[in-house]
Amino acid sequence: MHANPQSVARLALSLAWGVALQSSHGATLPPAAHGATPTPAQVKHAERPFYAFCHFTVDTFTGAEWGSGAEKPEIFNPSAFDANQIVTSLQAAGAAGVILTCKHHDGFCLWPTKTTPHNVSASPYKNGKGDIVREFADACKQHNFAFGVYVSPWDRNNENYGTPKYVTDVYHEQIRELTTQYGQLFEVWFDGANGGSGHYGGKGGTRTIDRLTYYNWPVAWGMVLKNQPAAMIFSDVGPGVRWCGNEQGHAGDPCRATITLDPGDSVGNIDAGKLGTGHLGGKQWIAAEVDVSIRPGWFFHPEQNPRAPENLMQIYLNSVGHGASLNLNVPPDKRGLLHENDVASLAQLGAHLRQTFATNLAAKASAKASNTRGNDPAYGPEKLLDGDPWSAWVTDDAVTTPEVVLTLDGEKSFNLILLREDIRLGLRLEGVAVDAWLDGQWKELAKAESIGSCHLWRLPETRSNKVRVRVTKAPVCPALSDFGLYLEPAFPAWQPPVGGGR
Ligand code: FUL
Repeated sequence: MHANPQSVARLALSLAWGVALQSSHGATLPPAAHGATPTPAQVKHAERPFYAFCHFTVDTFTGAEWGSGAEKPEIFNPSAFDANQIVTSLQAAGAAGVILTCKHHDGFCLWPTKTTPHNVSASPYKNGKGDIVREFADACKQHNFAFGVYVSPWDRNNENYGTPKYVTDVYHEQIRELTTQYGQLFEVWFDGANGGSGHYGGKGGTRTIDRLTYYNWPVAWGMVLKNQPAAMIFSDVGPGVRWCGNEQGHAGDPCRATITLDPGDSVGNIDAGKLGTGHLGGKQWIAAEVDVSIRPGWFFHPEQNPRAPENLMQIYLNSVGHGASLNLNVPPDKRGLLHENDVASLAQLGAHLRQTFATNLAAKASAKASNTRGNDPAYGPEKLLDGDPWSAWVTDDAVTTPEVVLTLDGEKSFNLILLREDIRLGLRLEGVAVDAWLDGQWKELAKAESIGSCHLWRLPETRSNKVRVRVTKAPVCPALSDFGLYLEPAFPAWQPPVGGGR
């Protein structure tokens, strides 16, 4: 591109006045992206931050959490499996998709794979003609629900586990089957639990593998990227989404989407602490995912109970509300259905989320910012309130600690605050605070060191007619896309519909 004298003059003028640069058409130029930025697929992933996990296999019938690989396929016999019941119950909770454990560590495959006889076709389910993965994929398609797959690298059944043959002929082939035969996938989940004792085709014993090299991840992930370009690859180290470092239902605070991985970091071999927080100025964009189960186990055990909806909401705030995604596991029982108590808890969570976020009490506020990029309404503070997640209030390049005052249409009571950044431009904040006008002065209600795709603060109910967002520290001009004030209702007393276990 050649600079003409006019644009050079405009550039000099705008630099001199410290205002935003303009394009040759006079439009205000967007700010340059800062640091690592998400791919379009990662941006799309951030738009559906809540989805589900479904742990289902022979363990459902034996009561184990990690099957040894010696389970007989005959035991897999769900009496009333219904993928529609599972999908619609998850959808009622507000989830946007489900990831199925197509093969867990025990090696039993829920689809009629050609890679091993240890699969659903050897079970009594539908007289060996069933395909659980297909039924899930079809139900997801029917209900416009995203579908993803989990396929365990560790295989305690396979006799060749630990040798190169297992990786090329079995594991990679299983990934190929799953990524080519079941339609579009939104996530492919790679587990870090690896190696150890097992049945191994009856040979038993313990097998260790080199976590860095054994599975040939570049080849496996290359296949996923080729067959499912829109899918997120989940693992301890991404590259699409990373583990949050714990299975308790919370991301770090802050939990930055940026992280710097070291050369030795690999699946099953990384410092969990850094996964939880990420790094300020981290070199890669790999947002965190919080995977947690609604029950104490990942698989269904009749003696266990699901979490109450209030507890699920807390998990939502500690994951989605920290800029991570939430992958909530809800395991089917021996019937192949989600248990009535889990369904009830999910339904109450969904109703609660819908009620909480139905009305943004700041939507009709008038917004006055200390600075707007190029004085251009396209970057004005109203963009915080327009309901469009991809329009943003942006300041001039030189203005890194601006503030915006939002005068509400009357006094409002709220107890939840939402703030989002335009993540397409990178993480642009190191400090932000929200104040309310109370008794004739500003009082700080909330603060954070990072925002990213979403930050939610729960606070005691506050009544005010004016709030202020203050950026207190930023390396570049901020680009904040959404602000919301909500009144989260109280939870009704939780009463599981079915007493005791099954
Ligand atoms: C872990 C596995 O070992 C658990 O069984 C479960 O699948 C969990 C999601 O990941 O690493």
